[in-house]
Amino acid sequence: MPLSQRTTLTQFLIEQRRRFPQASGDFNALILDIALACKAIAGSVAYGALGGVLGAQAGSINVQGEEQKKLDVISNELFIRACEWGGHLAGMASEEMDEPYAIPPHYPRGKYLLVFDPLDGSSNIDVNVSVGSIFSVLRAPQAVVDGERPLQAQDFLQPGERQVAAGYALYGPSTMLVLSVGTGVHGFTLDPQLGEFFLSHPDIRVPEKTQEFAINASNSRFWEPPVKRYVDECLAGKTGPRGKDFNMRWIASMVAEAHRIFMRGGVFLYPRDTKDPSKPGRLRLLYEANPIGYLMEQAGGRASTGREPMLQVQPTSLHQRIGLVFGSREEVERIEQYHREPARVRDDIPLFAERTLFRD
Ligand code: FBP
Repeated sequence: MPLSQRTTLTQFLIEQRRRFPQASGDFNALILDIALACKAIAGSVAYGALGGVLGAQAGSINVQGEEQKKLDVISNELFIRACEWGGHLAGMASEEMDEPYAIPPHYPRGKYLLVFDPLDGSSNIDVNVSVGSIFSVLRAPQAVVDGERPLQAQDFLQPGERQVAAGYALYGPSTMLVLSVGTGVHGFTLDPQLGEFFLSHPDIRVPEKTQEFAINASNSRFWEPPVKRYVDECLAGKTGPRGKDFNMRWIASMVAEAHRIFMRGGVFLYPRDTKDPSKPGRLRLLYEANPIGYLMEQAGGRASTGREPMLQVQPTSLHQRIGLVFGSREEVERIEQYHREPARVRDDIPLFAERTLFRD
């Protein structure tokens, strides 16, 4: 498509903003800062084992006694540096930082909070598989904006339905930014020569029906009965209760998985399980489940804990983990229904079936 017919991310944001004449422009400027961080991370990731201009090659370093991937740490830094100075934020919280990051006093304080996972699925870096960044924008409490009290972790503990925007960047064969500012979900592809995101996937909708599911099946012995039942029924295929064959996918990179589901439907489960009683799920509510949940709902899909809509969960801590199910609406609703129904005896399913797990 010729350049003259393309819409840049900046143009898209300005056109969206015209619908709100009272808007200050802070929000658009914040999204552009985030996009800059994502472009810088895309650049670092693209150098792979060679290490980029930032020296950000794969591998691990020890930060305060904890093993962290080098690129995780550098990506975190890129988010902070790109977004702290503009006067749009009162603070940030990242999966890579134990405590929230307050905007340093020499920068103006703004009205938003930024929550992010700078490099999700980073174990895939070593094997050159797609990874991504995930972000979520919340409003900061007025007392913090006005400087009446310091920022605290509590300020970030807002249910997902209070997000004002969310998105992710996918560092795959092409780099994409997928974004919602509350008016549907729109995808932008990075032109690597111009260094500019262009609108390539307007108004993404998650197909309601699907024949594809994604779950780490090596955890099946730890699943709860409703999840076991759902997967068993998918595996039973045409001859089972679903009456159709399913495909299974597992990239172990949630952004890549979510992107596939936005493009062609499907369902993703990282459910609550019994593997580690101290962890009610693997993924994080604030950095992963809420932003992806917001995008899913904006695109006509659904996100849930299995028991309740994800966006209604009241967070209790910054790094809280949670069971996560998202994707095509009909499938997620079915999984929710299985959680509500009393478990049943099923002996017509070939794999994972354990009669003792199912009671009438
Ligand atoms: P990180 O937050 O440590 O990157 O982990 C998240 C994640 O990589 C997801 O992207 C992915 O869906 C999941 O973990 C993979 O888990 P598993 O190792 O069980 O396959």
